[in-house]
Amino acid sequence: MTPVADTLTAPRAGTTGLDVDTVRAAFPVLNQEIYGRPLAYLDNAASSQKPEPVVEAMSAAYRQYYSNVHRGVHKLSQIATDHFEAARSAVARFIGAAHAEEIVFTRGATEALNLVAHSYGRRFLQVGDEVLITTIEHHSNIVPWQMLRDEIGITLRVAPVQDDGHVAAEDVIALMNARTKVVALPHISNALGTILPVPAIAEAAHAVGAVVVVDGCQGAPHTAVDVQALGADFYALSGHKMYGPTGIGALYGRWDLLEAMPPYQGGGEMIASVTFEKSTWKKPPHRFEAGTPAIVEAIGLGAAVAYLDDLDMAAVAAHEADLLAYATERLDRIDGLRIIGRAPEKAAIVSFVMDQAHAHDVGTIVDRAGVAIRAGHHCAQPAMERFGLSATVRASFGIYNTRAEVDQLAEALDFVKEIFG
Ligand code: C6P
Repeated sequence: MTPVADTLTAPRAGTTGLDVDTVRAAFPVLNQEIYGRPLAYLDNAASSQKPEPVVEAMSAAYRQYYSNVHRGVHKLSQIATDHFEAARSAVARFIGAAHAEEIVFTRGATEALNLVAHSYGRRFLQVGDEVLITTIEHHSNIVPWQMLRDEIGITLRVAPVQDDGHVAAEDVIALMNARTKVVALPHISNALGTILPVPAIAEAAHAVGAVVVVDGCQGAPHTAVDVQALGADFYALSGHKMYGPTGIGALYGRWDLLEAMPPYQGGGEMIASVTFEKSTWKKPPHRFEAGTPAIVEAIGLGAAVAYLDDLDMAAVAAHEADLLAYATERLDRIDGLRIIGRAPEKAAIVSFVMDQAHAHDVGTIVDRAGVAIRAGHHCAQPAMERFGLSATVRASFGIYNTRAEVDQLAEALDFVKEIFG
């Protein structure tokens, strides 16, 4: 068996470009026809496909050493624990955390954001304190704060988004004051693709004494992340959007903050001791990982970040920037199609609407041409409302997508136009 530390935590040399043919070969699922047309999978913001190394790592875990972690005195449990903790180290290194202990495994970004709101929020916020978010949050970075508001009486403030979809740092900073205790924002908007100016916002937030919670669900799969350079005190991510399995994600939390936070779920493995009178907690991250964790999924996430590391995130970002530029230019040529969100700093997510055709009809028709996209509000209803819409069509790109697939989408949209006039 390959030594765990070598496979997941050793530094990896970057490459200069992305060899998309090689990448595609690692994703057998892409090699199929849908309704007699080659599959063009452009729904990566919802969930991405899984490469062979991830499937193999998970399969190896089940075939060779599966066991519960942190509990067993037996050899298999020790091996499983080593792999599980190596995955934590790999995630830490991937996003620039100072220590592996700053990574809490969660079910996904949603659970990570709820953990911050319910643990940090309940312990450190009180009536009259303010949580500042933006108009283009995913519901996962709105609803937990609303629940906290309704429970303890904090105020939720919302920073605007400009007509072109960009969020100006000065607009967010203008809403900060001495009562601002949390500034929560997406790294990259799932609805519009906007990349937010996190470092400038974080610096101002820290100056008023607030902590910065970054929803990195769409950041981690598409751009090199350095939580310390971003100024993120918390950073949430989901494995399934970054070519890893479902059911696993992570919360990065600055060590001093995690250490001061109470657990938000109780159960096995998060305690130091239990009597009927009183229980005491382990240190982070275990304090926040009650019960048997998603062991094999965490190992799969470790393999996914090792895979992305091998590709080199700079090469990933450059490849996706090319796809964004090409898709924007190609879709702009279609009469009656309007792109929503043209922020100067933007990831490869293209949201659009078409005259006459409802987003769901567009999605259904392009599916018949083998193109998988998402149509709807993308769990960002306030963002949709800001642009006077109830839904958009969204094409979201990843490491294995090609310009030919953009053409396939554009041709399918030409057909939509023919149908709807
Ligand atoms: N966005 C999309 O189609 P979970 O479900 O916990 O893995 O991720 C939630 C989440 C949080 N923040 C952002 C910015 C996201 O994009 C998502 C998931 C999917 O856009 C499903 S709604």
